Amino acid sequence: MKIGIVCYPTFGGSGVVATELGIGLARLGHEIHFITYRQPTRLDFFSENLYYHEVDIKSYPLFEHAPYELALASKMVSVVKYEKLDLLHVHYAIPHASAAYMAKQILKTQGIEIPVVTTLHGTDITLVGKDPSYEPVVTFSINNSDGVTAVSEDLRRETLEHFAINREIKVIPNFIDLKRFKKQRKEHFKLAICPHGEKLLVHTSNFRKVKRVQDVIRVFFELRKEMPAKLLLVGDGPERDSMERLCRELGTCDDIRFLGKLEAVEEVLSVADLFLMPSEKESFGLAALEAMACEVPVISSNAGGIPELNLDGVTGFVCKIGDIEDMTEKAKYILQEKNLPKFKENALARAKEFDIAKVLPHYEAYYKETIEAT
Ligand code: GMT
Repeated sequence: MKIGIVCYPTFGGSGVVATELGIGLARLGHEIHFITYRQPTRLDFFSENLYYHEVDIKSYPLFEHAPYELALASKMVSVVKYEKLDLLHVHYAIPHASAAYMAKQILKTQGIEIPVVTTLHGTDITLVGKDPSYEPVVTFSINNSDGVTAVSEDLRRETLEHFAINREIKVIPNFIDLKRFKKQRKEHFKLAICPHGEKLLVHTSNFRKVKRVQDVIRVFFELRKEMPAKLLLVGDGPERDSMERLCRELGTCDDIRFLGKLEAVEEVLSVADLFLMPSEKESFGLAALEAMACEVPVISSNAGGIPELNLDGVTGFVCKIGDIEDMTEKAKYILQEKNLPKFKENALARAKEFDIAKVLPHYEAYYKETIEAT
């Protein structure tokens, strides 16, 4: 198949899933055309089946905000037409699904039918999408896509509950490339961070409010009263300043390191003992899956689709959002030498269920079904 993939080419989970999906499909022999405003972060190599089309956003003194959706729709029209695509797969409803709808209508006037599959990733529904300034467009775009997928049962349920949806939504979960995300031998790295055998906790995110990053620091603060430990924070974002202030207030700065937007996150995960994901909202929790693939158990909140991934008492623990005390108690339990190996083993076993090789065929089948029905 010839497939156009539209996504946010940034560090966010939706962009990562879209890029890895395209790369995986290209390996299977499909021709993949990425249509984005910047080269996706993980698309930094040559492959004969991968193409990249940059959206050209022209600015003009009259525009306070350049009309990105229109430039994107125009680019989709030209790529579909000249590359003879079979299907467009847009990731994140806003504004990709509505831009795809416009492209589809323009192409129809030229006698070209292009099926559109929209994948809902999370905040496009649970946060931004619900806002009255976007809701009508999101509802319309979902109802007028030829296929719609959500990354968890919970996200599907939430979409049906909050929007007037008159069509099926198929659940296809996030996935992981186990060849890249696996425990690597990085003992020297562990020794440099934890010279006295301290336990190592890790959190990765875009440090937005929904991630409740302050809870990560508070759990660490409580845990450190009981055992020597270090915390690595991977990522960056709007909450960074307030996190640093909290570290100073609690006197934990010496044991916490901010690593920034690290590309090779699997190297850090390889030496971690525990991953923390206390999010307020989380449709799936790709970062937790990446940790589990590197044999790291997870203490998470019960937000959104996380419990569909992190099995309570098996791969880690699922606690109520904001319950610092419970998270600390459960972290202490996992980190005991007699418990840790089993949790690590279970985390890896669970991650294997989301192996890219198992999930990709679901997308392929869904594309075929959508093309046949259009
Ligand atoms: O987590 C974020 O803030 C980034 C966000 C995105 O849209 O890029 O991630 C969402 O999509 C990921 C891939 O499907 C999911 O694994 C994340 O759970 C989801 N984030 C939220 O729902 C907050």
